Amino acid sequence: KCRAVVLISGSGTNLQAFLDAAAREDCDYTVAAVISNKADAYGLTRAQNAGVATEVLSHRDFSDRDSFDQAMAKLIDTYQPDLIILAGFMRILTPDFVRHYSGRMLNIHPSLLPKYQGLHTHQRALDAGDSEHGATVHFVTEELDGGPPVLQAAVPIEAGDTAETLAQRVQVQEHEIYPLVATWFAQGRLKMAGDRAELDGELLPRSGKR
Ligand code: 3YE
Repeated sequence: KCRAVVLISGSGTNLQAFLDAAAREDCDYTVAAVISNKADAYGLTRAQNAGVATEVLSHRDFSDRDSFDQAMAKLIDTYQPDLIILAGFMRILTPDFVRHYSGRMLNIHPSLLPKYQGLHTHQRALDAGDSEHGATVHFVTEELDGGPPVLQAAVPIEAGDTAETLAQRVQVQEHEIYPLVATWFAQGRLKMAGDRAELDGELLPRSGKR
């Protein structure tokens, strides 16, 4: 089976979707470990409840970004992963780290990329008066939220939405599309080919829309 290591910083609702999927015998991947840069992340409890190994590596214990990322890569590699999954992991990763896992690291971003890279995406979509919003799974490259998109899910923005109600609607979709993309990767159907993702030998559009 494909071995995935999941990186988190917080409550880990996307992590839960992976743990639930991986609990099924016919799942093509296994979660080898969950690593958090925050000791109090609730996702660590989710992992323990699922019998999955956990590690905490605090960025505060390192003097700079490079030494933290180097220590993290060393720790991750003890689990011999095929796939690195960022699931609410809130650190910008160094070029060396990104290169080390090039083509085998995924992130999910709560917007219809290339719209709204960065933070506070739900409020920004509301403030812009958008009629839809969503989430994008993408390969991780040096550019924050700028790597090749793999799969997007859109949701309508409804009258009276707040950042919280909208985030909840988007999260339901996140929990569907992220494990699906991991399955594609585990089945060997998904690759990063330059600045595009490739599924079943077909280049996916830069926009992520399918
Ligand atoms: N790094 C690269 N490329 C990517 N990290 C993530 C995706 C992604 C990536 O596509 N190179 C906001 C984090 C952004 C931020 O400024 N974080 C601070 C730390 C804040 C804290 O510790 O609470 C920082 O200095 O990194 C994952 C998503 C990152 C979200």
